[in-house]
Amino acid sequence: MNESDKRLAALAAVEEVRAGMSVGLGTGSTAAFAIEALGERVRGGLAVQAVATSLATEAHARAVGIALIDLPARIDLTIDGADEIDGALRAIKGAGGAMLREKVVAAASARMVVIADGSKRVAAIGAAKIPVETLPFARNFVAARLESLGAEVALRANFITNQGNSVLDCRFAPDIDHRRLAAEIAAIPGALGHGLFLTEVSAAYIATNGVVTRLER
Ligand code: ABF
Repeated sequence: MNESDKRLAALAAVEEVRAGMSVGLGTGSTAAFAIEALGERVRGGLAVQAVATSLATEAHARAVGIALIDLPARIDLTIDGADEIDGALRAIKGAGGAMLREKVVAAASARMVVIADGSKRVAAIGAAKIPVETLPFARNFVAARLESLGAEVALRANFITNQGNSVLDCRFAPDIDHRRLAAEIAAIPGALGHGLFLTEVSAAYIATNGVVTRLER
């Protein structure tokens, strides 16, 4: 991971923000650079309204002067990080544990842009663990269902989400059919959200050794 590349990717994405936009703010260390950069533009007079994908992001946005609103039906542009992203703009997210809100915000967004340093760019997603936010009451049941789908499941220790839920980190075979898997996970009662983002991402800015590449769907 490279902090200056994360920053460069974030700056490139924040360039897309225009006055009057509603902006989804992601979670994690790369998204934090975008929040900083957007805060600077807001303090310079840019008027935007933002939606935060986590309590940490909410606090950060407030601290840098970005106005926050409740989730509207539609967001113009969302900027968020990822754990893995491939050339087809399929991503795995959720190492930070915010994937449920991130997915809602991504789904509401007309445009969802992933920002990342080059370490996140993969030929095909699938090596990273896929996190599943789970109703605590249903934890054992959901874990068993995930195992029956082929996962090695680990309860994320000492962690609860902003919604008060558990996270089950799942290791699947990298060559599993992710489209089918996403539908199967979504169908488990008690599984509230997962980190597979197969269709939501519109574009990505990926910075490697100081050079930013934009991928567009
Ligand atoms: C969020 O933060 C998550 O979906 C992803 O898991 C993580 C990436 O964090 P970082 O930018 O710190 O690597 O975007």
